[in-house]
Amino acid sequence: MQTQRLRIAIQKKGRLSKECQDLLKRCGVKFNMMGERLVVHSENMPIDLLLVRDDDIPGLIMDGVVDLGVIGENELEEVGLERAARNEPSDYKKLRRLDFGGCRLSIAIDKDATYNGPQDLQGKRIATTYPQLVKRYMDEQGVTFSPCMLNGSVEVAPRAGLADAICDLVSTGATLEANGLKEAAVILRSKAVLIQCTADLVAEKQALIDRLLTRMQGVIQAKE
Ligand code: PRT
Ligand code: ZN
Repeated sequence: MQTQRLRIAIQKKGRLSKECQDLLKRCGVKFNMMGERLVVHSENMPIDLLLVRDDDIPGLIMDGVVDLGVIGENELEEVGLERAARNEPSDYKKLRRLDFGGCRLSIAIDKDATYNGPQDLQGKRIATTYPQLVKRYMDEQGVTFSPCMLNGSVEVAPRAGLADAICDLVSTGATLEANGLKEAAVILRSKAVLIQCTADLVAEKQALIDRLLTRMQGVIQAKE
């Protein structure tokens, strides 16, 4: 069901939401975020913003429910691998890497443990929210491991005796340090990206996307 208005999925509340809203505003999209609404209509352009959990954004794009989305590459790649493994649609177009949401997905181990390379993780149990990305990395390294899937509190898993190591997002490293862990290997460097569904859109919508992209280019360059 293709609507006349361009649908953009963005994170409702979290690390990407403010910068994402700021970027759209700087691109000239006027809207008023208020209350707990799922859909916010732009006041000056044929655009509807869909405010959702970031976990839902890749699937909404891959299923063609929305036209555009802003999402961290970590989440995008994890969901893409998960869907591909289930033979569900996992295609999207990456339109632009954005200048926020930067972090790395890293394997971390006890701060006093020695680490000479991925082979040191052989047979270990690794707690993570990103099992697909960990598996891809470990397969590439030819190392086998046991997963421990956690959607939160990943960094406390070693201390709690649930896992030998973790694989989680890191930005300053303060969380790892506070939990007696150290970064051993970076498996993905991530930023927020603008993605589009692969379906052909009506000409007016595609023209609007192209216009937004040109403005985005200017906005991001002006900040550099
Ligand atoms: O509610 P919803 O599901 O929408 O949000 P969420 O809680 O799943 O995601 P959120 O808002 O925490 O993060 C959204 C996206 O921001 C992530 O998918 C990343 O792409 C990006 N991002 C950038 C980060 C970080 N930096 C980050 N530091 N996401 C999480 N962290 C966490 C990390 O998990 C760890 O707990 O911050 C902690 C580490 O930070 P440092 O500074 O101590 O190293
Ligand atoms: Zn999430």
